Amino acid sequence: SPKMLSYGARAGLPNTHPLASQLLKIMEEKKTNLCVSADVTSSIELLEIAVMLGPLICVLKTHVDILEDFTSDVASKLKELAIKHNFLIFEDRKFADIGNTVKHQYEGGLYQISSWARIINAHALPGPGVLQGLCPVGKPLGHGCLLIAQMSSQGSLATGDYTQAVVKMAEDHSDFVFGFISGSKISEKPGFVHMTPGVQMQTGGDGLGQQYSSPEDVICCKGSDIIIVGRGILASPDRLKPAEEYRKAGWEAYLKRLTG
Ligand code: 5FU
Repeated sequence: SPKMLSYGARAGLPNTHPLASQLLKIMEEKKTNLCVSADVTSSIELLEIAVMLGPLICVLKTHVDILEDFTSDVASKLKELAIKHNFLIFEDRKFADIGNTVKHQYEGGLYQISSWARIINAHALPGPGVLQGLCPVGKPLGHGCLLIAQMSSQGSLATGDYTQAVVKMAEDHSDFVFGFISGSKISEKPGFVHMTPGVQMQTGGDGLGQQYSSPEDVICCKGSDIIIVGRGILASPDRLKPAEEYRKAGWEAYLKRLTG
């Protein structure tokens, strides 16, 4: 694989989005490209994950709508933990509607996502209107959005020309879009951050369409920047140990890629 710029060097490039810059600096400082996907249904458990794994991660990914007991207090506590442990909160909401609807979904409702999540994501499927709805809410708050360019699930339709059109949409809206959900590096622009779900040490699937690649493959071979790991860590009774193993595997794959 070709030599690549370090996370820290990319953070300092003039065209890097301020949120991407903040994220890349966190990664460099904490020596981690691990995003934990905290897919739990209890708020206490979510906060426990943030407390325990906060020091090891660059991003904590949530699915707030699977919590059975969400309150705004949970969001406040999560925000405090994000500051304390220096990670960013990513709500994996996958906005995919017309601009007016996603605007309400982002700032309103029960969850008021824009008040606590620094990172959100969106499908490009509706066209640029989805970003025209999200951007006026998130940009003034310094937030950013990832576009879903590829998915880890078997039979995903987000491939080929669709993926290329998503890259184009990101480039056209780089004041708010700072990267991608993708299986590999799909943009040559070093300011964009690529985050990849479907990661486990043990490759294979989950029987519901999920497909897993290893940290080494994702970071070193595919050129992505961040591994997103859920059950690879959460399913273990001792979550700290696998989290440290994934952090280490992701970081070593990055160092290997860096030295070419
Ligand atoms: F956009 C995507 C995707 O293409 N694949 C995913 O798996 C998002 N995900 C999310 O990453 C999914 O909703 C889970 O929250 C997480 C993967 O969890 P796992 O337990 O590591 O399979």
